[in-house]
Amino acid sequence: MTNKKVLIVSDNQIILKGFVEIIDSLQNFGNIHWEYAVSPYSNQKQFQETIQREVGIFDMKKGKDIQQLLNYNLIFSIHCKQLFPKELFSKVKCINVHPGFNPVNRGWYPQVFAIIHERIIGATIHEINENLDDGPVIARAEVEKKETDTSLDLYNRVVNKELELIKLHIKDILTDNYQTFIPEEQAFLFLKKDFNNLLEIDIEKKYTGKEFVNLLRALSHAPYKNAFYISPETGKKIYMSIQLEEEK
Ligand code: 0FX
Repeated sequence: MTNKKVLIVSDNQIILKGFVEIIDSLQNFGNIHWEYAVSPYSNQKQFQETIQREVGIFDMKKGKDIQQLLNYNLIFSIHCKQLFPKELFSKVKCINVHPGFNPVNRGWYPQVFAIIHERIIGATIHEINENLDDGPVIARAEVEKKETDTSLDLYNRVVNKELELIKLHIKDILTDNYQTFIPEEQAFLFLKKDFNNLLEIDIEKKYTGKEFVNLLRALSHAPYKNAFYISPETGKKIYMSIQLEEEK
């Protein structure tokens, strides 16, 4: 039976909470010692309160932290915002849960770019390699993308799919009883700076109606204030978002 020391590193309280509920539902499957950690810039205390467990901090840039991480048998990145160094993933099995359908939506805020570029979207569990959201795939699934979706609507659907996939595959991952595959679709990768470049709307620019609606949908994600233009009158930012509703 499994006898492992497993670490979950996350910078996202919602998905971490969902993951912990899945772990609890396993009812001591195998003999697994679970530990939890966040990145140095996440609020450790808040995470502890949310999951009601001890939460450590690991800095993937510190050699001493990497040495400690080598003591685990398996590490999950559940929306961990740090890049895992080769020194770690070449020695310890590291698995990432990504809110995108690899390799079509690699990188930052996948649903935003899936809306703008009209691409499929979903969730992926994969082994970590040297590239961002790129390693061999353990499981992936698409989610429905509706024309009335804002970023928030689609994001919520993707996170639910991630948790669904974790639930389905966690036992096989813990027992190393799975096969991976290298997906063949064309890859697209977007970074935080690509998202930041979308935020300021040029009010002199010509868009088709569809382009503009898609851009606003992609940037509507309450409570965040994303899209804005600079008022020619006051020089201040005017924030905007969109709400769409299909007739009944
Ligand atoms: O944790 P996460 O959902 O995911 C992000 C990346 O998208 C993902 O590829 C990476 N693996 C993971 C480690 O980090 O990100 P978040 O909680 O910062 O944001 C969730 C959503 O909120 C995002 O998809 C879009 C929206 N958002 C977020 C911020 C900070 C905005 O619309 N505006 C913002 O300023």
